[in-house]
Amino acid sequence: MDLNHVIFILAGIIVIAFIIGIIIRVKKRSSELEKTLKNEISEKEPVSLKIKLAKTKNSFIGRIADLVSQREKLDEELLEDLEEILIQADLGVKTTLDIIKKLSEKIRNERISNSSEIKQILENIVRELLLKDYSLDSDFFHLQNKKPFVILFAGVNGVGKTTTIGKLAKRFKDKGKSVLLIAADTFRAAAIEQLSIWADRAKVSIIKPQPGADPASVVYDGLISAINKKIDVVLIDTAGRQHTKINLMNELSKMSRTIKKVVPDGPQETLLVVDATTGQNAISQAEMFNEAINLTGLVLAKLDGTAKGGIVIGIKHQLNIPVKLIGVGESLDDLRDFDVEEFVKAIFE
Ligand SMILES: Nc1nc2c(ncn2[C@@H]2O[C@H](COP(=O)(O)OP(=O)(O)O)[C@@H](O)[C@H]2O)c(=O)[nH]1
Ligand SMILES: [Mg+2]
Repeated sequence: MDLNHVIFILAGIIVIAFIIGIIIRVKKRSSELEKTLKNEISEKEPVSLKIKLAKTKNSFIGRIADLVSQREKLDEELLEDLEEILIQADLGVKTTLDIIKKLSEKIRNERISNSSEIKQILENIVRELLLKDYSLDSDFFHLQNKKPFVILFAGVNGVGKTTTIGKLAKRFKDKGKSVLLIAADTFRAAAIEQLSIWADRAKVSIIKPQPGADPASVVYDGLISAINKKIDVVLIDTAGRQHTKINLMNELSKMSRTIKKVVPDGPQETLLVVDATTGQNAISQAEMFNEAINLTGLVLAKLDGTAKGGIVIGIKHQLNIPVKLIGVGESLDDLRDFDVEEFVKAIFE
């Protein structure tokens, strides 16, 4: 082997090493890029509940913080002002009085004299109240292996039923479930169309009846079709109705009975959607709907735009019906499980 050969082989080795070096660097760069991309995607988390509930926080805990900062002494007068804030934050009179009573007992027993401690005591009382008989486990997402799992939605006009159904359909769909929407709000053609738009957005199927069709028959036919197609979840939209109109409430009971004819243990969930911005009226709505169709839970919609979020506490304390879902906006992803700890933190921290 002469010198030229050796130089040639050495040059070859250097070139190959150089190329390998470049390949390794390119790979490293692309995996770094992938990592940053992944981070960016995971940073695009949903807006925190704290931001969504900012108005409630300001009008409720914000005012309490102001009160406490102005007056150090914890006396009767301060408790009266606190009572007024709680009532104005839509906790309702009964709930407010019960909370103030607990608070006074605690203050007396532990000889608390400085107003700065009020916020923490109140937070504990509210948390305890909300946690009573509560489990975060949003059970209907497990579907208990029932097929179809039927959820009937009811509520007065404009509270957010159709929107909630659209959002919930998307959540089930994302969990790999087949979903069928039944437009049993046959009163207005526009209502059927509105649900159909949500079905498109959530990419789920829908039964669209003729406007004016009998809602109970629509439900019946829809469920038969769901069984034939082996659908996992059926969400039934109904026309808005005032809880005081007896004939409309009877129509709703009839729909509920019709469901049982096709799906004997259905509807597995009967959810009342209430508009958080209506405040205390939500409680009488829930009471009367519950008499007609035995509610299994509440959906509290429009919690985002309101300062009346304290209604969550009032509803929980006065009714024995769990708040299962909360609506915090108008888009597809704005429906959340009602998580007590998250709610308390969003309001108090
Ligand atoms: N900000 C906000 N608006 C909502 C929410 N849910 C529903 N809406 C709005 O409330 C209005 C009535 O909703 P819709 O679903 O048609 O009510 P329905 O008559 O009960 O079916 C619509 O403009 C919705 O966009 C929510 O959680 N937050
Ligand atoms: Mg509707």
